[in-house]
Amino acid sequence: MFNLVLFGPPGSGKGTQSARIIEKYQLVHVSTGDILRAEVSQETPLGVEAKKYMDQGMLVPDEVVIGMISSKLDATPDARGFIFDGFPRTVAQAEALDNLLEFKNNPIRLVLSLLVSEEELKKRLLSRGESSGRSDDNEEVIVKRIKEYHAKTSPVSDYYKQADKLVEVPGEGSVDDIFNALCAEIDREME
Ligand code: B4P
Repeated sequence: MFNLVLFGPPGSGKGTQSARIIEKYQLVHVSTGDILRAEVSQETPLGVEAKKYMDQGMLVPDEVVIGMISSKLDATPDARGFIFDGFPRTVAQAEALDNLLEFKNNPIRLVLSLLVSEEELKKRLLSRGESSGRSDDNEEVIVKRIKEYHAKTSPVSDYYKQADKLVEVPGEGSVDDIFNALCAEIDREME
């Protein structure tokens, strides 16, 4: 089993690259953003609660997100591996993920961190906002999401650096070039 984390700030291209990685390596995609948006659109109790945080650019509470991940892992026992996209976003989530995977004897093998400048992040998210209809892709909320990233999510990269699992990859340039750089790291780790 090959378990991979795709890490990076909002708009760094985690969703874009995950779609290609799952196709090439046949991994199961776990995107907490997608799961939360599905709950919001179905107006489930979890979705109604999560929307309050998402619309303000804040992270949804850890216990909600960790519970979602645990159910997803249990629901796909035959997976060849998982790609975690947008999770973990706090050190508490990273610790919880390690505990869940330790229980299954299949730890995280590699954490690929996409490096993108703040200016480029804002540009991408504003441009996506013009067509996505996402209520969190507007200037005010984008600024808050980036602030929340610096406060709570960027320490996660230190967590994985200490575990010697973090590899940084430039996240600016063509989607194809970035994909090739990510695949080179995955192939190296899979050898
Ligand atoms: P997410 O859904 O994870 O969204 P994201 O970080 O904004 O996007 P991503 O990095 O995937 O960017 P994408 O590929 O789409 O989170 C949304 C919200 O959900 C969070 O703010 C939070 O409230 C909540 N949430 C999710 N997970 C959570 C967790 N674990 N804990 C707590 N709360 C959680 O790319 C963005 C844009 O850039 C796209 O338009 C794309 O086309 C473009 N793009 C991509 N690559 C490009 C390139 N190389 N060049 C130019 N443009 C590019």
